[in-house]
Amino acid sequence: MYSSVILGCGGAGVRFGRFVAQFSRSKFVSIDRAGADIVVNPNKLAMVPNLSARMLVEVFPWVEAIDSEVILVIAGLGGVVGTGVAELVGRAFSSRRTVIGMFTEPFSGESPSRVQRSRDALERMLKNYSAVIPMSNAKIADYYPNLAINDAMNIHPIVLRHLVQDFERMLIPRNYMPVGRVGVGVGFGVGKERIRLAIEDALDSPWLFGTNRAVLVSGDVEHEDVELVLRDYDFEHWELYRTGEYGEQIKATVLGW
Ligand SMILES: Nc1nc2c(ncn2[C@@H]2O[C@H](COP(=O)(O)OP(=O)(O)OP(=O)(O)O)[C@@H](O)[C@H]2O)c(=O)[nH]1
Ligand SMILES: [Mg+2]
Repeated sequence: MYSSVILGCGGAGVRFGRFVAQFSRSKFVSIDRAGADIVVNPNKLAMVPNLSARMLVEVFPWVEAIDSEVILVIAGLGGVVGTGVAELVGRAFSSRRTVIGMFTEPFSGESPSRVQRSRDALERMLKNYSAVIPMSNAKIADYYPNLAINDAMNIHPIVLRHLVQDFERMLIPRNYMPVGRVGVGVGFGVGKERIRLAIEDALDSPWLFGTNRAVLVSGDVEHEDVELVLRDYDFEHWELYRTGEYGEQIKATVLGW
């Protein structure tokens, strides 16, 4: 078993991370400008893009205490702290660790400077992260136009919970994880066609892109039954995690790249 840590960075990252940690076996560390396990000075974060990896550790010595093999970074991009810490962690561990970022991108109504900061940071982080999973607020608002904003905002923690559980259970242990920008969809199905319904539900996601797809099916179901349904799809890779925890339901997580 590998060791893993969830870093909740900035306001949204800490809130999401705390929620996810309840369902996770990874260690959780919150990082924010106040009231967190690690408290950072926002002014120092502005230096991050210009510091060498060695200098980063001198300015932010706590980085060295993060010694897990897999680092899962959760942040809302667009602000100062979450965006800055996410970039810092990527630069500090680039190529030495598996670093996976799960980030919100701003709503289209947020200030242009936030949208730009989010976009620029994401571009730079693609060079350092093993994989980056963008979960755009703007896309979810477009995809579900009748959804109240508060409900839209609360979809993230639920998807993150399932995603983190999948990472812990299957993807990384078996050394299968797409790299670069990775799209995601999580779905559930019940009834006779529950495997297919879960997959269709996962495919119907505003955060999925790319033509290459992998699917992770979880539930109380036989390998052969999953295989049969998957004949109708063109997945590059699939895995089954057998568990009774979803009861009658089947869960499917689709990754795209
Ligand atoms: N979906 C969703 N997005 C959120 C939520 N809270 C914040 N965001 C997004 O995350 C971005 C960053 O917000 P925060 O996490 O509060 O910012 P921060 O990293 O603490 O940055 P500063 O406070 O500026 O230092 C926002 O611009 C929003 O797009 C939330 O509850 N749900
Ligand atoms: Mg904040």
